[in-house]
Amino acid sequence: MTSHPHLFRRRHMTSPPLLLGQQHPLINQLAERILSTWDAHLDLEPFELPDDLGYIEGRLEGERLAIENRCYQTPQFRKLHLELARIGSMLDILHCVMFPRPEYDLPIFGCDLVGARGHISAAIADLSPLQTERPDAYATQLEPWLTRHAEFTERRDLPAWGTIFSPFCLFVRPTNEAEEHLFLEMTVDYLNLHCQQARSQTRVPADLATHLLDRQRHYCTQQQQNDKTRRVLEKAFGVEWAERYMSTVLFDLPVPVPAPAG
Ligand code: BLA
Repeated sequence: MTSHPHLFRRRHMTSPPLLLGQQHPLINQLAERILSTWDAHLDLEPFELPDDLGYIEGRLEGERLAIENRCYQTPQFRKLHLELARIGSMLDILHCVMFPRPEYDLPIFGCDLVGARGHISAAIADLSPLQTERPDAYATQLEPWLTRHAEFTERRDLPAWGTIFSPFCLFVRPTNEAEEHLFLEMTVDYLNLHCQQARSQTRVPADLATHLLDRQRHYCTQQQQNDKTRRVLEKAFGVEWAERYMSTVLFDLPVPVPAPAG
């Protein structure tokens, strides 16, 4: 028995979407809202993923595996990444991260939805800070949402590597449609706030950019320690492939900004 998929091929990112709209309703709705919000607020340019990693399909012990990636960049963001994944009839996944360019003082928007057998078991959304010294310009707008976290009946504890997340991080297992709806509205509100903030930012001085780069590398290093994500990918595609995927597509470390010429 091999741990590698029997079939492995790529489609161009311009191919018709194969997973969009095909997953758990909360995943379908959030994916649509993320793409329409990006499109409405940001100047999207394509972002090229490593050649064979845009659309990935495999088969493992009779289960069809599919991963569909959409990636963009903008003046403020080095990478906007939305990934939809389906593993047989077992697992539906939405993964989204907005990585800022280190020259802009912005937090990292991230969210992850994991559904198994028709139920979402993990729903997480956050605007994770990269700067700790400064009062958070986002706090006043996010504060009102904090009281609403209590409306979720099953709130989940963050794993040990989750020190990167902010006090506004929402991590729950939605137990009914009302909670799914609240998660959706809260996440889209975080996203709207973030896109508006991003557009009003100016570049920061080089020493701050270096600090933000270090913090972003730390965020990625912590996320790479998520054993649950790694195990799913390893089981489907093998250990080496999972390592390459986590460190080049999901959470690649940003490279230093080149010093200005002269
Ligand atoms: C949890 N992520 C999980 C789980 C699985 C995945 C199977 C466990 C679900 C559960 O505990 O109910 C799997 N997630 C994936 C896979 C991909 C993915 C395979 O994105 C991609 C192919 N994860 C992120 C981002 C965040 C994140 C951006 O990718 C947060 C911003 C968080 N996922 C996250 C956290 C957990 C999780 C905190 C719980 C981990 C734990 O409890 O140990």
